[in-house]
Amino acid sequence: MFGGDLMDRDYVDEGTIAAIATPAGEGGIGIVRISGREAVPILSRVFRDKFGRSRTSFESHKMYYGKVVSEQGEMIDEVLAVVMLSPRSYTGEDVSELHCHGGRMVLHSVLEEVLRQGARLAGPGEFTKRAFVNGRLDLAQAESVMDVIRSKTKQSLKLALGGLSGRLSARIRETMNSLVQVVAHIEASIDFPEDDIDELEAASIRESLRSSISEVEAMISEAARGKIYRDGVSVVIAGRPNVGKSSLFNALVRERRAIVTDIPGTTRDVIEEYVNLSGVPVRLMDTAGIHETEDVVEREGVSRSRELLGRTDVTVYVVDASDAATGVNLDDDIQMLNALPKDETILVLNKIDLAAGQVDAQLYGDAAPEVVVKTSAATGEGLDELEQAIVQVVTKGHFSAGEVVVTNARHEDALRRCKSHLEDALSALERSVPHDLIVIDIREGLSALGEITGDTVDEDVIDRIFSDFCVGK
Ligand SMILES: Nc1nc2c(ncn2[C@@H]2O[C@H](COP(=O)(O)OP(=O)(O)OP(=O)(O)O)[C@@H](O)[C@H]2O)c(=O)[nH]1
Ligand SMILES: [Mg+2]
Repeated sequence: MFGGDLMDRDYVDEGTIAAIATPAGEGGIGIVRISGREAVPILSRVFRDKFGRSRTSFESHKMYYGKVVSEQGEMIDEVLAVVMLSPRSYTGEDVSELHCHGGRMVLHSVLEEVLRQGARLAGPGEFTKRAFVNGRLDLAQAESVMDVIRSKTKQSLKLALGGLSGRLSARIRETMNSLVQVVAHIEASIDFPEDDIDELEAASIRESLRSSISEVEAMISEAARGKIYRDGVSVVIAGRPNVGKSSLFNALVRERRAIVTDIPGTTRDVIEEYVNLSGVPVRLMDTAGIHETEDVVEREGVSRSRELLGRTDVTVYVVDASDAATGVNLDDDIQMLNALPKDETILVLNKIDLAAGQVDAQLYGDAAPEVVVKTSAATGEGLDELEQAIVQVVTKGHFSAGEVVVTNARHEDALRRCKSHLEDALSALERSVPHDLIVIDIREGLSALGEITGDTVDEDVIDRIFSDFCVGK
């Protein structure tokens, strides 16, 4: 049998698409995926079973062993084929997959044959777009698919999976439902304008509007936290030469990545590594020590360090505690610290093993940020505290991702617009503006929320969202 009963379906046929679904490079297996009306007929044209016979029917969700052949009958690869009939597939359409050997040439040859047999190459995210168009996923869920793929830590994966399973959508829908009820309530009174909404009713309408506004506000404030776990943060380690920046960098990345010597001016370039600090994906940067120098190469390094200062989410400003104890370079460090945003800076008193506990943040007076950590890269003292301090500063004290829903910039913008429409409605309600005008504001708010789930969104927005996906997803 070829697919379900196509006639029964409300079907916008944009052709049958195909792509390599696995990443470029070599691997154990590689998958060519086909979706659309012709997914099964195309498979049956390129596939032969172990006896060399072609087959026209495939049981859904069952693996078939065989090979892919060219039109001339030449073998292209040994494969496993599987068919997932509509609607029980990722896209909701008939899908077939060829599990091939995971080599570049093999996969391209198989794909080429599939395209020759009538499929066209899928655009970025086109499979997921079809899942959205066919109602398998709403827009917010579809967007989470890429968040899942791009997750860099367990925490970010957990949040992305929450989005995929519809946690954000569920909260949005709940808010939409209560707004719809408010509209119904108000409209009922418009139908009978002679009996104005009584005060009791007006109060209950205001109350539900207020609670919708605070729910939208909660989602906006969670957006910032969700973003930290999804996109990660950038952290720069800066300070004067030889204070131990590279030693701390190596300790945080748990690798001897940067060169450490007792010669001031060792680090010249910006060195980057990605690390996972308590679930937060961090792009950590080690920089050249900042000071006046005649050395041309070092001067270039110093100017790169300065460019980064204050530009990253967090600056870890390192000083040599044994110098600080005797007042060496203290004025310079105070000047540097004063130029940095206090709530995004951590002061690290390193080489504490050499300072015998005589130093603390008070030396820096008002220039000291709130978060100060004493460390010794030599003994390991304070390194865990430094890691926790970075996480604390980026998450503003919220240590775990908890129950936040992950939103992206598009969602955040829609939530903000929704909030402002609802606030307009609320203030109009308080000023006894005609009810039909209030309803217009609430409807605008509803439509902003609908953009998140995809209920009310323009075609070009949808195209833009999916163009950010990888091909084959
Ligand atoms: N005793 C002690 N020595 C340290 C500590 N941290 C770093 N050092 C030593 O200090 C010297 C300089 O360390 P680096 O990590 O290269 O310092 P840096 O700030 O990256 O230096 P530049 O790249 O030149 O700016 C090395 O000899 C380290 O072994 C510490 O906590 N205690
Ligand atoms: Mg260094």
